[in-house]
Parts: sequence; C-alpha cells; structure tokens
Amino acid sequence: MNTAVASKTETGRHLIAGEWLQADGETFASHSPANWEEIIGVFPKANAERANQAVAAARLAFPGWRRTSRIHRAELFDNLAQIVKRETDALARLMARECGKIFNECKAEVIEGLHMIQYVFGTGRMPIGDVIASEIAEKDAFMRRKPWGVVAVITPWNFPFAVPLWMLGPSLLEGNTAVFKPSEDTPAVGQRLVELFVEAGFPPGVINLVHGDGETGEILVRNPEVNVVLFTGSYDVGRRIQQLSAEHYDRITACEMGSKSAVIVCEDARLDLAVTCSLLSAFKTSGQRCVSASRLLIHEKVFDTFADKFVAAAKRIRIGDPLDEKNFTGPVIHKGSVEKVLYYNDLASKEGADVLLDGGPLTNGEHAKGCYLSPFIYRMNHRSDARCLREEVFGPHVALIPFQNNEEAVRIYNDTEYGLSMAVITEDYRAMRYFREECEYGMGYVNLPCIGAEVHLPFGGVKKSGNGHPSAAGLIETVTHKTAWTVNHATEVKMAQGLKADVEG
Ligand code: UN1
Repeated sequence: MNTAVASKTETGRHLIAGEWLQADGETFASHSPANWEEIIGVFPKANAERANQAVAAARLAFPGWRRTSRIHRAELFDNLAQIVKRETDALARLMARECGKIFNECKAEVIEGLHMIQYVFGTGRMPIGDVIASEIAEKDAFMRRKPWGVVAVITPWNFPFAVPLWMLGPSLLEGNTAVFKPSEDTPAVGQRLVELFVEAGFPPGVINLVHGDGETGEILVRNPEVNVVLFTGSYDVGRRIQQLSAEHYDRITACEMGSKSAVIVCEDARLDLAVTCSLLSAFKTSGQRCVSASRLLIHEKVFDTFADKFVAAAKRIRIGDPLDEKNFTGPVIHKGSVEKVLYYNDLASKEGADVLLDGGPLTNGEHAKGCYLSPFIYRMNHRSDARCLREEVFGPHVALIPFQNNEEAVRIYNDTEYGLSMAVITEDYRAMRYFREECEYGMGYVNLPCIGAEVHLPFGGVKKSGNGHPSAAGLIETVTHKTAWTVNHATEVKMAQGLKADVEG
C-alpha cells in the first residue's frame, strides 16, 4: 500500500429526513494528520436551525419505525453487513487518511464495526422480554422493552466507524431513531457510514447526520425532543452533556469519558509477554485509545529488567505513514494534540520524572508535514499529587511506576479519578483474582494488553470514566425502557396483595 494513491476530496453533506443537504453557511475542513496539507473534505457546520431540523426529522420518523417489525429492522442490518464487507478496504483507507491510524488498525476497526452489525442482526430474533409469575393464577405478566424515541449519538475521532456503530446499532434495532454527529476531526468516515445505512435501505428520517463541533453537539443536547444522549469523548464534554441534560425530566445519558488505564506487571510475570502487552497498551494508535495505558505499574524486583526491554522495544517501533503497514503507529490527530502531549512530557519532567526515553516531535523527512510524536517514557515513584500520573494525556506518553507488593499496586492503580481499563500480567491465579476484586475498572484483562475489547462484551467504565455503558453489547439497557404488562384472563377482578376488589359494601 502506498501513499501516492490519488484521493478525492469529499463533499460534506448533512442527511436530514432522507435528503442530502450541502453547505449553505459555515464550513470546516478535515485534514490528514499524516500530511496537514492534504484536505480530506470540506463539511457544512450545522447551526441551530439545521441541528433542530434533524431532531424534528428523527421525531417524525419514530412512530413508523417503532411499529416496523423488529425482525425487519434487524434484516436491514444484514443488508448493511454485506455492504460493509464489500467496502472494508475502501473504508479502512479513508479512515487511515482521515484519522492517521495504521491501515491494519483501520481494517480491524471496520471489522469491529461489522461485528456490531452482525451482533445486532442476530439479536433481532432473540427474546425481548420476560414472562413473570403473578400472585393471581388468572393473570399473565410480562416485562417488555420499548424504545425511548430520539437518540443523539455524539462520537469521537479515534474510532470513527466502530464506536458510532456500537451506539447506532442497538438504538435503531430497538426502534429508536437517531441524529448522529461525528467528530469534527473525522466527518468523512462518519458521512460514509451514513451513506451505507441509506444504501442498506434504512427509511428516511430513521438516521440523520449533522456535521459540526461542540457547538452543534450542544444544540442537540439542549433540544428537549432528544430522549437519549450517547457520548464517547472527554470528561469535560461528558460532564457538560450531563449538566445540560439535568434540565430535561426524561433525559437518559450514557457517557464514556476519560481514562488513566494501566498495565500491572507482577513479580512472576513472563517479561516478554509483559513488554508486548505494555507496548500495545501504551503506543498502539499512538496512545490515543480511550483505553490506552499511560501507566505501567512494575514490581520492583523486575523493574530494571522490564524497563530495559521496554525502552529498547519502544525505540524500535516504526512511526510513519498510516498507509504503510510496516509502521506500528502513525501520527497523533492534530497540532493541538501534539502540544497537549508535549505539555505533559514537560510537566512530568518538572514533577520529578526520571526520563528513560525522551520522546517528542518528529519533523524531518517523511514526518515533516504531519503530527508525528515519538514515545516519551519515564520512571516515577507514585505520588498522589503528581498530575502527570493522574490526568489523561491521550498520546505516546507513559510512566513506569515501581511497586513493592500487590496491595500497593492496587492502591496506586486506584489512585486516579478514572476507572476504565486495566491489565494484570501474572502466572498466579490468586494474584489475578485479587486484582480483579480490588481494582476499579470497567474492562479487565489478564496476560493481555488493556486494549482490544470485543463488541459482544460490555464496554464502559466507572468513576470519571463514565456512567452507563454507551457502547457495544450493554446498550440495550440504555436505549430501551422496561414496561410491566399484565393481562387478566378471569371474568372478575382479583387483586394482588390481598387487596379487596369489592366495589359495593
Ligand atoms: C476507544 O478507545 O475509544 O478496546 C475504543 C479497544 C477497542 C475499542 C476502543 N476495541 O481497544
């Protein structure tokens, strides 16, 4: 695969009530982080009128979609699966150009999105409620689920295909309609996904697309016709969504937010396995997964050996063109991200880090036009007041923190406001169980990296990492509400709890 492939510039469009609408006001450009001069496309920014129009379109389409057979809704996802299989390579290439992830990662992401589509198609024929016993023999009682209505889906740039599908899949299958706002950094991938939904036969208004940044997102969140907001992104934005949503009496929000994920390397760990898991956790996607590890907790007895091997391996990773599969990782998303990572590298040094690999901007040769950063690795004893050990960095920046025993490792691991993902590297099944029970996380791994979740598992965190599980298989709980449905088969009324049904003396 090479970069010289001529690539067309996308024309950005909103999709509202089945109509594609081109820019008629403010626009923004999507750039390639591997080459900032390459424009992927120019996109309209939705103002209040457009964004609210999209919500109105979703509201209008809701009753018809809700009344459509659930199995018919599921079958449209089967159509979508066939189309995504056909488009896998083209989608992965567009994604590599637009978000800078290596082609193989992009392909894995398209497949992850496909898995969600297949999961949703499969669940179309699964039970959707329970039969529940009644105190009264003649009464039949059921738990049945109903969709909430209109779902706003607000997604990040780092998984521009799979994360929207994690949210849109269960939402639409259950009979909700949606307004989707992709990240302003990856609007082309978001738009392509919606084009495929249309091709698959989803009716007008069931899925609506609006482009824009946080302002557009805020208009959606403020709209009282939106019943559910599903969000993955930063803590600050998630908190804002929750605060604005508190104004709406029936609003459901599920936000997956920041993290300070970690790999814990125990005294008995297989060190080569530990190094591989740590490299993938810290530097795959240039450390820009929400689950990326920015902390490696290493038992003091193996610290030096591990650190030598880890730093040597980190020096060897190839960083460059996302379309060249020999590279391990590509650029970070934009210049703002370069600056943020450099700020934290500098902060770590000021806070007393012992720098083991002094990473920073790569600016020569093939890296000259992109947002490239090499890994920054440091040793630091844990301190609760060190911001670099507590705050999310979202880039190739990792601390190696020594610990003396497993109790101390748990204390250090839990000493952040986040709780998303953790991995423990050990051969000791008692230690494994101890970490499983005592650490605060949403996804836990043993002898694996702390990245790489599969869609049929729940995905989400605790503490500042989020409320609810806005993503993947757990979402049915968020996008439906349960109802109790009770039917009397007798010809007279009998009440539960011994309540008298006599209406006359
Ligand atoms: C994210 O980082 O926002 O678990 C999602 C993983 C991927 C999803 C990550 N399946 O690494």
